[in-house]
Amino acid sequence: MPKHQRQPCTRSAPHGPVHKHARAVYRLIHAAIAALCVSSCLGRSTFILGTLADSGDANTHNAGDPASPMPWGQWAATQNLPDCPAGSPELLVTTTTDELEGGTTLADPANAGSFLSLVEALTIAANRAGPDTILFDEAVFAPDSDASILFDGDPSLPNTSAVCIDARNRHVHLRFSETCGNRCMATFSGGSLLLGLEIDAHVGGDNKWFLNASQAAGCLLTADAFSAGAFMLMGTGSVVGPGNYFKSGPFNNNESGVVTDGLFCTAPVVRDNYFGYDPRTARAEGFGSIGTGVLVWVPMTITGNVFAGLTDPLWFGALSEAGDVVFSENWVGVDKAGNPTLPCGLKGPLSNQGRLIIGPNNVIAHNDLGVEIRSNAYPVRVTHNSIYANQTAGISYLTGWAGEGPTPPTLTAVTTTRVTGSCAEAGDVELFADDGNQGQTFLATTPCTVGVDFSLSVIPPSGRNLTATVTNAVGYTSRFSSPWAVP
Ligand SMILES: [Ca+2]
Repeated sequence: MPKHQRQPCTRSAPHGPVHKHARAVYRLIHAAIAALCVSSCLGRSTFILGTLADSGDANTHNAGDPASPMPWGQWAATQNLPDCPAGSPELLVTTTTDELEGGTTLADPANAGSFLSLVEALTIAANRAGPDTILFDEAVFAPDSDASILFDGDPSLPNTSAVCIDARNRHVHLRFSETCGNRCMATFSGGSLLLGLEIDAHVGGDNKWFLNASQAAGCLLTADAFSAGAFMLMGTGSVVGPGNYFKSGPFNNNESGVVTDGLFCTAPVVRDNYFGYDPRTARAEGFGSIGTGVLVWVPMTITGNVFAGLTDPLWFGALSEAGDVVFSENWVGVDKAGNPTLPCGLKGPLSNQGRLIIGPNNVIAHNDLGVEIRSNAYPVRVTHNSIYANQTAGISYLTGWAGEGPTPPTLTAVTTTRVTGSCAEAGDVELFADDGNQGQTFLATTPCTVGVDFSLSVIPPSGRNLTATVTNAVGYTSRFSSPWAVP
C-alpha cells in the first residue's frame, strides 16, 4: 500500500467564523509549525485551528460539555440501529476478562466455566452452527461503568460468521495490548452485526477488524494508523453505519477510519457516520494530524456522513476496478444544523480509473478549499450540492495537475423570471444562488451547447449572487462562474 499523500505545508490563515484574536494566534502558531515543516507536514493546521476553536472564543458549535458526554452505549441505545436477528440463541457475557476456558474448540457454554468471556462467546459462535447473539450482563457492563475488556492476543480472536454483538445500553469498551498484533485481528462475516461497541485503536500493530458482508453500527471507534484503519471492509455488501463515531486516536498522524480492501471488496457502503465529530456533544474534535475518513480502493458509496477536521474525508488509492465512487448527502466542514465544525477540504482523486460523483445534496462549507479536483485522468462530477463560504474556492483545480477544468459558463442576462447565459464547452449547466461566489442553493439545471445561449426559467432570489457550473461530456465539472448580483 503506498504511503499516504502528504499535504503541502502551505495554508492561509482562516477567515469567517474565527475570531480576530484567534486568527492572530493562529498566524503565530502557523508560522512556528511552518518552520518545522521541512520534510513532512506534521502540523496539520486545522488542528491548530481546532485547538483555538475548542478554547471557546469563536466557534459556537461546541455547545456540548466535552467532559461528560453521555456514556457511549447509552447514546447508541437512542439511535435507530438494526436489531439482532430474532430467535438466534443468546450468549450473555458476564466477565471483562479475555479468558478462554474449554479451548479453541469450545462450542457449549456449559464448558466455559463460571463466567462467560467475550472471547468464549465468540469462540462458541465460531464453533457451533447457526447464528448467535452476544449480549452483555448489565451487572458487569452497566452503561455508566468503566468496564473494559483488554485483549492481549492470547488466545487470539476467532473469526466468526452470522454473529450479532449487541452492546447497546451497556458499556463495552474493547482495548488491545501493545503486543497482541495480528492475533487481535478478526473477521466478521456472513451478515454479522456489531452494535454499540466502543473499540480502541491498537498502538502495537495491525488491528484490522474486517467486515466481510457484515455491518457495524452505533460503534465508537478510535482511528487506527493509515495502513490499518479502524474497520476494513471486504466482501460484497459490507456496511459501516449508521451511527458510528470515528474519533482521533493515539497516533496523531496518518489516522484512518475505514479502509476498503481492493482485492475482495465489492460495492461497500459507508453511511450516516461521524468522522472527527462527536454526535453526543455536537463537538468537532478533528482527526489526527493527517487524518483520512475513508480510504477508497474500490467503487463504493459514501453517504450521509459528517466529516470534521480531516486532512482527507476521502483518500483514493488506485481503484481495483472501474466504476463510480458516489459521495452524496454528506456534511463537510459543517454539521447537520449547518454550523461550522472544523475545515476538511474534499480532494478529488489522483486515481487511474472510474469516476467520482460528488452529489447530490452534500453540504460543503467553511473549509479552505471546498472541492479540489486533482487529476485530469479521473473525472469528478460535482452536482446538486450546497457549496459555500469556503475560504479559497468552492470548486478548484490543483495547479499543475489537472489544468483548470472546463471553462465555467458565462451568465449574460438576468430578469425577474429568467436567467440566460452561454457555454464555452458543451455539457450540463447548474445554476446556484450564493452570498458569495460559490453555490449554496441549487436552483436549476439545463443542457448547454456551444454557440447557443442556455435559458433557465427561475425566479432569481433578490440580494444574492447567481453562479453556474458546467459539467462536460467527459464528466468534469467546472469551477463556479463569475457571480451575477441579483438586485
Ligand atoms: Ca469462562
